[in-house]
Amino acid sequence: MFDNFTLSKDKLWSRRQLLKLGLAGAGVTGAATIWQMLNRSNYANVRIPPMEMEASKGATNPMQVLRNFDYGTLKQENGRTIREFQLTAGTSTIQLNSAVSYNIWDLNGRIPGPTLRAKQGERVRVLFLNQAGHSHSLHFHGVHPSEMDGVRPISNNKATIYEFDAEPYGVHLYHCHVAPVTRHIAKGLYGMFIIDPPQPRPPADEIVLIMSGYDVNDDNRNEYYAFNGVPHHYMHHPIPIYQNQLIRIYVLNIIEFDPAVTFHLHANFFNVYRSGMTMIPSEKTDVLTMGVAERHILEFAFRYPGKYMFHPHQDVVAENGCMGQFEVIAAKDVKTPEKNT
Ligand SMILES: [Cu+2]
Repeated sequence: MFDNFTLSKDKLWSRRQLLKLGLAGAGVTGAATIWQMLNRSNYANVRIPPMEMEASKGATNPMQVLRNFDYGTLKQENGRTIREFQLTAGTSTIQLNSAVSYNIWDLNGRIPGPTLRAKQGERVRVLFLNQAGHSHSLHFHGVHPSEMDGVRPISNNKATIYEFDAEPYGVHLYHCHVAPVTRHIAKGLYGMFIIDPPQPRPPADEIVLIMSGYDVNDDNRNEYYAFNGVPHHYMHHPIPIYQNQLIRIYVLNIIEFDPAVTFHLHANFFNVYRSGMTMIPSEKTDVLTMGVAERHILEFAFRYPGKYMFHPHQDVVAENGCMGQFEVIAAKDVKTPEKNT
């Protein structure tokens, strides 16, 4: 019933627009929810090293994508918790290297789109406004009714609402499902969707890594690859982490045109929680094969300080941009959080 409302060209969701969709009601409790506060206290012992926040490369700043989670806005409706997100598709340009810039579709000005995060059992409501000049949609992985499957195109300057229960817990994703899907994903319309388990995971330094590709000459092959949008970014700007601290990676492979890639970590092994849907690791390895749209939770800690690469072991993929490194900082006073292994 909310489909294809025409909204103003303003990128912000004004109160007037929300009223139009019948969503500007009472019960908004704001971003600082009780659950977030609980989450923060659970993570009180986790230390995050200072990061070099250099200027963004056009549409996105990979350093900001790294540890940024969108918890939406909490509302109470008929005794039920609703977690509401707002996603606006737009157009922007990304700098793939010093010579090549590329026109993309973004979500809330980012590539990848915001990492949406909810807790199992909550009601999730996603307000989607399409201002990207072409029909798009948002298809969420998870369990939901057919009419919320997000395969129907939403025209430019129209909006829709996707609403479903957050289940089951795991690392999921969302992406545009308008044909050709390869093109719509590769040009930027994708993001991670984390559903936290009822019992929170142990405290850890939590990091999002999304592998993607760019086919800039439309030959159905990728010329560039990236972690979190920008090729080679974390090679030039290593991700600081602390020695002996538990690191939890939420990793997603959304590289179109290549059937599968691996994720390989140097000088270490990681526990794999397959699709993020287990609380006990399913395996331990240093090379994990991932088909398109596969995603997992990986956990590890580094014993020795220094720089360590991570990359797919399809080395042509790595050498064309899907390459990064951690900089492990010696910190004798950092306590290792309790591991659940
Ligand atoms: Cu699309």
